[in-house]
Amino acid sequence: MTTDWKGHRPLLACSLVLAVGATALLGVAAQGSSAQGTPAPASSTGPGHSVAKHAAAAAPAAAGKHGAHAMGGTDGLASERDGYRLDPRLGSLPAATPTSLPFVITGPDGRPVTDFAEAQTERMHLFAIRSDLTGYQHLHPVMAGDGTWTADLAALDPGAWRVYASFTPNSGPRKGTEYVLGRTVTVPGTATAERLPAASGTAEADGYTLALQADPTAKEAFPLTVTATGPDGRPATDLQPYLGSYAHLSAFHEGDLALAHLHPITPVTAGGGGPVLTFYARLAGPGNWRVFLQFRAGGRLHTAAVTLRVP
Ligand SMILES: [Cu+2]
Repeated sequence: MTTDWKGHRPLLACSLVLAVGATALLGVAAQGSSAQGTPAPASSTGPGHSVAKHAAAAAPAAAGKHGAHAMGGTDGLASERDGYRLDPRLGSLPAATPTSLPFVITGPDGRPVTDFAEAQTERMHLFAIRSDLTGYQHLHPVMAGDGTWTADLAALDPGAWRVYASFTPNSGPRKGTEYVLGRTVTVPGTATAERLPAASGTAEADGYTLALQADPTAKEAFPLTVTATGPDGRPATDLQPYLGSYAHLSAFHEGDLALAHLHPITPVTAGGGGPVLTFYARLAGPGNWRVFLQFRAGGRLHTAAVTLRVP
């Protein structure tokens, strides 16, 4: 994976010097955070839609990241792209109990796709988040022979949920193109929206503290470093690979629920990872992004969340 990012290294080197010296941690500008009302339906035609899509289309650097691989729509704002469609077999899911979401990806010929390439060690990544950016889930569904995927979700609170399928066709005209398609699924019941936590420079999970440092700019590539401290208060150096890297970061945009993956630059090597991990980030628009950091340590998977404010 590291070699894929050669083109970004000069930028990284320059920006890191700035980042290290910068006192502008992520905890600034929390006051601009808008109050949350009831969860708004995650429409695929919201006002941020065209903006985000435009930004994705104008991202040649990202398009070249996999070399021969091209970049499809990867913000999850659309349910269909290049003839590929995310088709959940259920439009609503029950609240407060573990549940399964069956879905298919249909291809340009209208039939379910069954041939997928592995990306980050899996052929399908499914993400779910409620419209107030709570309840993050990251799953790896199982596919039946006919192309029907089943995602086993943990209990969901009532509200509007956005589900995202991240996949790469392994055959056909778009072979090797990465897609993230999204759909809104309703969970009936009384939805109580949570206010988005203020922007912060640190996230905590299971005794680990993750300090984030970045100087984010919308629609432009920027490096983001994560420094991990273990439960014993010492720099964490025992991170274990998860999905082929030492951490997996997903960011969701407040409002339109655009999804961004933050790609690791730090290579997986022999021995443990940490305490410093570096990511390459590209966020489609200004505003608040809820960033979920998943990492494996002590034989367990941990998930930390932090709000990142992009001016
Ligand atoms: Cu995944």
